[in-house]
Amino acid sequence: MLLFSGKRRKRMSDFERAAELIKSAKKIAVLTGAGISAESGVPTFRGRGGLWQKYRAEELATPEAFQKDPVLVWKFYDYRRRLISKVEPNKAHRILAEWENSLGNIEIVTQNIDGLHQRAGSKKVVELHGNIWQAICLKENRVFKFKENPIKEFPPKCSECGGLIRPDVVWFGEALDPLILEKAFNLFESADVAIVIGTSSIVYPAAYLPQITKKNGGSTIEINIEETALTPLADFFFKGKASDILSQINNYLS
Ligand code: BJW
Repeated sequence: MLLFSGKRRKRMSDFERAAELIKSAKKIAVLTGAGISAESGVPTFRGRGGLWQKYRAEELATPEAFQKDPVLVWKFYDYRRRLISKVEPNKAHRILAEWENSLGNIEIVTQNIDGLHQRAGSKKVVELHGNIWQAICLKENRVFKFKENPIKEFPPKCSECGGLIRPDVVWFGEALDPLILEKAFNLFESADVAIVIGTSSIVYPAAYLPQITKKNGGSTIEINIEETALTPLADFFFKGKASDILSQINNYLS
């Protein structure tokens, strides 16, 4: 217990200390993963109920898998598109969108392809692994919005040239878009606070981003329902659901 000016002063909670860090930051970089969308009803990849518990990543999320069986891969993405089209952004997405307005110095880098940050109102969002509502025409090498839901014919074809199309997402073994990656690296390099929410921190190069902030002398705040590979490096680790923890921190920001 701290005593100050003869009055009893309450020790700051970790939520309050994290809020102070956020308030004093010049630039905040947020990295989000599947866990932030879990409360909206979007399945994560790893852990209980995760997609990779039910399906094999090698058969669905690699360029080799698509080459071997484009129909199977498109059916997997059609299932996820139908699911994502029915869910709403949750409180965690909404608090981050509010912070963009109230703090003004915050940008999100997401590994998610569901577009829920944008639907919650966030404008500064970098999508590292693509977007499920876009496709690439493999004949014309053209990215376009592809919102057909549900997909009528498998595999879907380009409406302009009839060529085979693929989801505009990044699969294992594929390089991330270099411009997008550069933007993400610059953001985490220049940030004095990195907030990492709902990611297992095992997929690279995304997992490297908060480590850059840390190496440059910045601080990291991690929010997850369980410890991850990042936890030993984090200045603050908040164990709990993204919406609960962000709400608690938010209470000290207003
Ligand atoms: C909650 C919660 C709640 C639950 N609240 N929390 C260096 C070292 C080792 C390996 C590599 C390396 N560099 C590259 C690699 C290989 C590979 C990789 O990282 N493999 C690892 C698995 C070992 N990386 C790649 O292949 C990448 N490409 C690459 O590096 O290319 C190099 C290259 C250069 C030049 C030429 C060619 C190549 C590409 C990675 C692409 C990942 N793709 C996917 C699919 C995207 C499309 C789709 O969605 O279908 O991205 S896989 C999947 O994993 C998806 C995710 O974005 C990504 C990360 O998953 P995420 O978000 O962390 O989810 P989960 O499920 O793992 O975790 C959820 C977390 O939430 C858990 O911790 C829960 O506890 C928590 N949670 N509810 C808060 N309510």
